[in-house]
Amino acid sequence: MLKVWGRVNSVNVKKVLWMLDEIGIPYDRVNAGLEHGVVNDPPYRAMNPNGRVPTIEDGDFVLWESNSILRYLAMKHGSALYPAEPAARASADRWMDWQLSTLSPAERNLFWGLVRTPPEKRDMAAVMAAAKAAGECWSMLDAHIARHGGPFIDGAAMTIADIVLGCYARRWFGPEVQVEGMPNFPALAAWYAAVGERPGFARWVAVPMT
Ligand SMILES: N[C@@H](CCC(=O)N[C@@H](CS)C(=O)NCC(=O)O)C(=O)O
Repeated sequence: MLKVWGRVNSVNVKKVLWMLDEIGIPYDRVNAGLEHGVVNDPPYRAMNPNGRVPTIEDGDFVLWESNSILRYLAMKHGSALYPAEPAARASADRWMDWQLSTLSPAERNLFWGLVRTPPEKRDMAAVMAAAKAAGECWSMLDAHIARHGGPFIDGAAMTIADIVLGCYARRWFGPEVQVEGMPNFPALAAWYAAVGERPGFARWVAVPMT
């Protein structure tokens, strides 16, 4: 049976768990990362030299990098969430690459600074800078969704990019991370409401952030 390594409060593990709900296959999950340890144990490092979560084992095949895992699961199980048509597929890939290269580095200190740092230790200048940088990123997706008409990132059909960005949007819209001056993004908010209706989002992403 498919095995998923990773703690449920990791944004990158949440992507995989939501995806598995979408395709509906059985799997086992093993807690790993932060307080669970495991990621520095030699057997885990042999699977994933980065010492990060998630990692999956599908028979003899081991895979890490959450966005690659979503692509793999969609291809293996014939999910329409990774479109076959080249332009549609490339657009989904583009937003997933953008999450890794641009969004994540920009928004990291907003989430870590407020959710994973006690109030007395917070660097609020870094939090505010991250809120500004994250807002600049989310404004790009807001404009893209407004242009394409929603309800999903590229229009009528949901893709794995909606799962990836939906997990990160929880770190923008969540009550845990609100600071003064965060802009409103109407198209992004409507999209967030649409992805919020997916059972996999409700189960793995909507829960309180820790
Ligand atoms: N680009 C990687 C990032 C993986 C990553 O940084 N995972 C974090 C959790 S979101 C992690 O492993 N943190 C250390 C830990 O949990 O011990 C992916 O998308 O899978």
